[in-house]
Amino acid sequence: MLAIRMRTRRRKAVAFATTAALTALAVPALTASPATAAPEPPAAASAPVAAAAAATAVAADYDSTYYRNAIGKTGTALKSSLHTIISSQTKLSYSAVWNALKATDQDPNNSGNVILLYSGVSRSKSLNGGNTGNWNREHVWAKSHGDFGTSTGPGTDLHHLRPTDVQVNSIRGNKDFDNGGSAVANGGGSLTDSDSFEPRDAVKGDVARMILYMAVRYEGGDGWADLEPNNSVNNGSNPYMGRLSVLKQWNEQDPPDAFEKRRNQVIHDSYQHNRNPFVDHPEWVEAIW
Ligand SMILES: [Ca+2]
Ligand SMILES: [Ca+2]
Ligand SMILES: [Ca+2]
Repeated sequence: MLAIRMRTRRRKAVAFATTAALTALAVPALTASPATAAPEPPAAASAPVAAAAAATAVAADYDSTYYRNAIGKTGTALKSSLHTIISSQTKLSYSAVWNALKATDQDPNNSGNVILLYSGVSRSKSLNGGNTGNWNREHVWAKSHGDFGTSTGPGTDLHHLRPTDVQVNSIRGNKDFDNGGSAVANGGGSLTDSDSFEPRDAVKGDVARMILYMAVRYEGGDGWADLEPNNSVNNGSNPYMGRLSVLKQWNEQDPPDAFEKRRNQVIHDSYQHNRNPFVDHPEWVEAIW
């Protein structure tokens, strides 16, 4: 009987230790035992912070610092707060984007290569350029939608610039995003029709979070157009990008992975010093839209 109780206690102790180890990073105050008591966190670690911390340990770190003024907000108040937060940034020249993309989009399995967004192909960093077989700088928010070009501003914002195959980039053109179409040649499973482009499954969420970053970052107050998502395709040169209902689905289907999170961190640490809030908190897409 005693042996059984001891085994039970031991199992419970192991289970508790495992749970504690898994959750300690996110919510240290809830799991710290007296023997290993960590200092009490500041009062800022309220219920919304604890809830949001479930996303990732990295996001939790930024909730009490970078995002502290946005935590607990929703709707237009959240969008406005995030706009203020992410608008504090360093800006790059368009020529500096080449080397930045070699860092942000480096192939985790081959440091000499970058991963191309739509095709998923790993290609040598040195093959940047404008010819067949090269990779170039894709504006995921097409630069004609709001006509911001490539001068320093939205046209050089790394959060929506990605390496793509020259020919696949040309096929995407300035189309809005939506489901449907036929296979894009060498597109890695991407589809297109006359008025829209559907990226391969693995980057659908990435595309959604890039578009929605742009919508929050550019609100028309800094000499650039107010970029906004809508539910249309064929937006042409208007400062809109569709289709919002599909982008929201893609955000749910394809949550941020290690590559996308690392990219956000590299942009923050080494280049622009701002973050894509939807990579840290994908649930904020639904909180705003
Ligand atoms: Ca279409
Ligand atoms: Ca993805
Ligand atoms: Ca906007």
